[in-house]
Amino acid sequence: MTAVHPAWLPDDLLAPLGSRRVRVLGAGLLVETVRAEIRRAVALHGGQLVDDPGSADVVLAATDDDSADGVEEYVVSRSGGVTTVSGAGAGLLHGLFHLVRLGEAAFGPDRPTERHAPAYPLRMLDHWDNVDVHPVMGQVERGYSGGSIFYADGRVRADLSRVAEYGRLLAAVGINRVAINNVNVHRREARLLTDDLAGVARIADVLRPWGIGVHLSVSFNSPVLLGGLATADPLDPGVQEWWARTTARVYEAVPDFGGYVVKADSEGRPGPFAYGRDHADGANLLARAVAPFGGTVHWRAFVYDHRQDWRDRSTDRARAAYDHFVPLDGRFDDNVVLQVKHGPMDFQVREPLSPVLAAMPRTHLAVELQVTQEYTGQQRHVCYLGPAWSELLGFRLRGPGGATVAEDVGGVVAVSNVGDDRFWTGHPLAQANLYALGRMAWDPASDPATVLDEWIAMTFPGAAPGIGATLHRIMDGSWRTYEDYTAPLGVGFMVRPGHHYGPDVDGYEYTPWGTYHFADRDGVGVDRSVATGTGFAGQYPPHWAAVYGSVTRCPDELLLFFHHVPYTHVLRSGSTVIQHVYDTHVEGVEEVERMVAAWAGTEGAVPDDVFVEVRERLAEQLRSAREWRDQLCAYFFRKSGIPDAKGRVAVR
Ligand code: GCW
Repeated sequence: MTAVHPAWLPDDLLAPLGSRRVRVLGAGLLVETVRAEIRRAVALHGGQLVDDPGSADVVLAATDDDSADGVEEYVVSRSGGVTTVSGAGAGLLHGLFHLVRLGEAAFGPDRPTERHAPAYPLRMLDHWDNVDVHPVMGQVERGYSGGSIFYADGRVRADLSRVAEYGRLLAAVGINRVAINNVNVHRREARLLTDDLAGVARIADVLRPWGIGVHLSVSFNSPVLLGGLATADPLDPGVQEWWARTTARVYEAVPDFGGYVVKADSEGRPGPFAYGRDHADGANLLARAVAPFGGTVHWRAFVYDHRQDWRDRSTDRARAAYDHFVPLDGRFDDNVVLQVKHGPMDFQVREPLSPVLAAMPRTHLAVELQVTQEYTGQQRHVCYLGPAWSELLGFRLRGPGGATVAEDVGGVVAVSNVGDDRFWTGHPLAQANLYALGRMAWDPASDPATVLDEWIAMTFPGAAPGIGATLHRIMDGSWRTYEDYTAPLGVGFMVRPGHHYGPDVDGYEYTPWGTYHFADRDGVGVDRSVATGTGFAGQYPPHWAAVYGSVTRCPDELLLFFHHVPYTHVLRSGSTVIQHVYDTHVEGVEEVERMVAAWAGTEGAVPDDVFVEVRERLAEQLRSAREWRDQLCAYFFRKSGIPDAKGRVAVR
């Protein structure tokens, strides 16, 4: 077995810092982590950890002891030939990794003082890891990178060194929380809360030195499942007492435990509805159990009817989160965070923003993103998601001049894409998504192209000149390319049911999970207008309600999400819907062909193992992109009877 890939922290990258004389001031767990990092760097690169104030080129100074919660800021300055970083708590650790990112630039001429602080105190990854291997989902639900780094053989791993390595990578990008088990909490996983606390505590011990707190996903039904109670009714005093007692034991084992993540009344998971209670009752039950210990409950807003009848045109999955949660605004306790998927559906390559994000001013909200590429190529395709996240975090949901989504929410949560694969993320280039997520959760205004270049420079420090530009060319536009050769104009979900890989235009169309395109011989798309459709467009603040509700004003990329139009409908771009389908699918595949050719040019300039792995995955991406193109084009040709005006698409 070859060594685990170092991702964005290869040893070479530590050379500028590790070849200098470094002084670390302060005491405490996180300062010791900083000291250990410096020791590692100087041992590799010939520098020295020094005590003498006069001889240091670099000073890392803790401004306080690291018991202060949530203090993550740091200050970097350079004067008189000395670079100084100061910060309290995790701030110093983040400052250290800032120096690593800067490389030699941190030690050049004097620099103005820089201050850095995260946009949110909450920057969290959700792992959809099962303790056991699930018969359908495998060990990591929607995981494309091997098994879990946390669990093996039905228990928390005895050797957690890989988790420690993971903590280091996450600390370097600014992630500070992880939820360590699947939100679909099966019986075995539910027991982490009670029987396996020692294992949870060991994971927390390994992540704590990296400034990362641990959260658990719990089953709403735990009092019944684990406690033998007859009910899990949130208003039942026995249930409340069970949660209080159980939670107290969790905090005994893990004093800085972060809290619970809950998927309730969603896709068959138990929840308060079974007892005639609502989601505020459910969330507050758990919130009151963790409140005495300073814990948080992340309650997911992903609630919809997954048993709907496709014949019923009035049920619209897009409306569900708003319909369920907006009436509850103001009823959630202060330590509840409502975790809202970025779109009203489910992590499609293109969706509008969830209107919930602008509709609950009296509720703490976090936006949930998906780093694991469930609907974006499953880490077999290159699909750099930074531009998508940047677009949505910067979106002004309340209209021009209003707050951005990033300003409206109090945190970013994302489903992780990591597993025990040697590259961490299956596809080596999918590491960039995890990197970007961390950087953008720290600063949502980051430019995704700059973040990409940063990732390239850190991951391939020894690469030949020009390789960075090639990688940039392959990756920067890859999200839009993926959109081009898959589902057009915001329609989404044309994937094979179950595993969600590859095209199947009608795969979900007649299932209980929702209906997505309504294609017939005349046209395609879902009418979600207020005037004639499901009314979903009316859930937006006035500006976007008007834009989305209008067939002429709606942006092209979302047209079929909001409207059912004829194939001959002329888009704002000037093309017709049918010609757009042909053009984007043909051009999307051509772009993948260019990606394959560009990658071939990196042979010998990037490490061989990365070269080979990416080449193989690109071959699959090209095969899959052609399959998407051919199925989508044939399908819409057959429905519409209108051929490609440019004659490129075969009439099948
Ligand atoms: O995207 C869907 C996935 C499910 C997942 C669910 C969710 C964990 O297909 O696998 O379940 O979303 O977010 O809860």
